[in-house]
Amino acid sequence: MDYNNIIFSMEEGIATITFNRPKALNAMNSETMSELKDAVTLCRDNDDIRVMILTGSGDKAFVAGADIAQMQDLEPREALAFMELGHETLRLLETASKPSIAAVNGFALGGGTEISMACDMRFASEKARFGQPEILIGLIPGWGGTQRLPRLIGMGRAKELVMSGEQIDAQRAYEIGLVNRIYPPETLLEETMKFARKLSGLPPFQLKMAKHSINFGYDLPLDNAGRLEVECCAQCFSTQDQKEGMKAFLEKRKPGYKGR
Ligand code: DAK
Repeated sequence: MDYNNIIFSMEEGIATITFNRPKALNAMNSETMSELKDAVTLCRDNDDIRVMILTGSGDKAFVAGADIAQMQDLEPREALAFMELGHETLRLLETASKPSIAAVNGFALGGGTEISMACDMRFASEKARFGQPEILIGLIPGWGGTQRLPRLIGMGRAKELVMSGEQIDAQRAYEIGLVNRIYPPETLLEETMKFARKLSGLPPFQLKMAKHSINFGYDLPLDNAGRLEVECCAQCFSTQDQKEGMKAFLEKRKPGYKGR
């Protein structure tokens, strides 16, 4: 697929997907969402890609939401299709077998906050702003905001953001657990890459199992979730990397993981 609205690059096993509609503050129209879906699928299926980074072009926005100009005249059936495309794409991202980091370089509003929440981690620039302002334009979140936000920050805070439409800055987002780390704007991408490199050197199957156990255990009763964890952990013993990790520890040297 040719990309017109995102930039896809790959370096040292790290794929970077950059939302690239700076004139519309990288707002997500259906074309951009389809391109994101294609790029995430490509990352999922390519063993050489170990980590995904999502960010926005320009210095102002990560993603300023779904494209309001495209959405305003949608018929309910078209709105449903747009919403389903977003849900499918974000679930694909969330459950992909490799880590993803949102490097939030500016406004992440509505669909922007929702995309960042489907990533495993959110690293924000000091200038980042988050929010679910849909209520202010006669809507409610449609790409998981009413579901992922309470899971991340708790129901009371999620209701406050979704029902008021207020924006919060990076510091507040950090305080309530929406953001993992904050960096100056000029070092955000570099620091995100540094962290991604660290992840890319870790055993990929173990990363997959860790993510799988958290993702699919989270909503299960504790007994079942515990069983899922046990199965995922036991599977790690089928890999050479587990043998290597433990051997290296006992021999007091750095492990040389092979991804097998
Ligand atoms: N959509 C389309 N264009 C946008 C946009 C957006 N979300 N956000 C910004 N732009 C455009 C502006 O229209 C403007 O275009 P021009 O006038 O230059 O042509 C350009 O980007 C620069 O924006 P501003 O001039 O407004 O820049 P400011 O610095 O003054 O303000 C801002 C920045 C981010 C505070 C402001 O642009 C803003 O409030 N943007 C809208 C934020 C917003 O409301 N986002 C949530 C969108 S709703 C669903 C599927 C999905 C969703 C819901 C349902 N189903 C299909 C049912 C998700 C919904 C949303 O995300």
